[in-house]
Amino acid sequence: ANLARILMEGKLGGTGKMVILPVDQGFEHGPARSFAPNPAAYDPHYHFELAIEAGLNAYAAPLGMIEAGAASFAGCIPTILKVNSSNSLSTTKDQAVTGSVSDALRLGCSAIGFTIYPGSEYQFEMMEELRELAEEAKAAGLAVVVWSYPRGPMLDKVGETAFDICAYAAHMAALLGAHIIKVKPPMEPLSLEAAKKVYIERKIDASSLAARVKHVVQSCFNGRRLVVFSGGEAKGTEALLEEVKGLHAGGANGSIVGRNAFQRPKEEALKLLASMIEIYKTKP
Ligand code: FBP
Repeated sequence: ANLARILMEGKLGGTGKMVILPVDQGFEHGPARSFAPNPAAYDPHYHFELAIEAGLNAYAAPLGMIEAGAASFAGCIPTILKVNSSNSLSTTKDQAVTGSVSDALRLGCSAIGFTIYPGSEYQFEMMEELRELAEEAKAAGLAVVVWSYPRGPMLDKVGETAFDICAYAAHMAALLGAHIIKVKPPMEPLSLEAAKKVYIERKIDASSLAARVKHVVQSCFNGRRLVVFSGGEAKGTEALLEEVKGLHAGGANGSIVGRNAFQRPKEEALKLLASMIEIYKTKP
């Protein structure tokens, strides 16, 4: 029922597609890097209002952000409590558990959100933490959203978004029991030598964003799990919408876009989100 709440909410409600606003960048990147481009975004209420006015499916954030808006916006939009967090002062590729299932229930959230870093030195601990929290969340009827971001000593910046690695990370999130899987848009280069051989021999198409997304979606149980793609650093409207068209053409279930939404002035962000919603409403 909580997964259905997310899927039935907003302007894409009932289409199987989603646009979600994630605002954990204050934790991940720091407040100035995240919010100085649009100072209104320092206010947690701003993000609830943006997501509600834009007609999005859900709003995802860490504990403090959700708590700061809960009294005013409870029940106005499905929320996803981000229950682990990293920060830019850390030298390790790890995340601390910063929220609980009982926090999510107390705040009326529809889901918990959890990040894993496949490839990091701490990946197995993160997976084990997720296993426990997901079991508890599911027992309480909450959906589980997994941010699966490959990073660690085997991967350089290119490897982190290479489409073979992205598909692998997305598949592991599906195996860990995620209902919604969040990855970065898959880029062309193959990363690991071993993977290269398999992909070339099997003639897996990586020639366009749509082809690469198709492979990622296929890796999530052939589309039986929901896969959404993040927006990344702020970029131009045309570039972002082109990317969304490619994601949609490849069978993405939607986008989860933070900086590209809240770093723009509100009117501009609402226009951009409306255009993204229109793309997801069309037949690919
Ligand atoms: P953006 O659309 O701003 O990229 O948000 C997506 C997201 O997953 C955030 O939830 C998270 O804070 C950020 O990206 C993490 O990105 P990275 O770990 O690459 O800095």
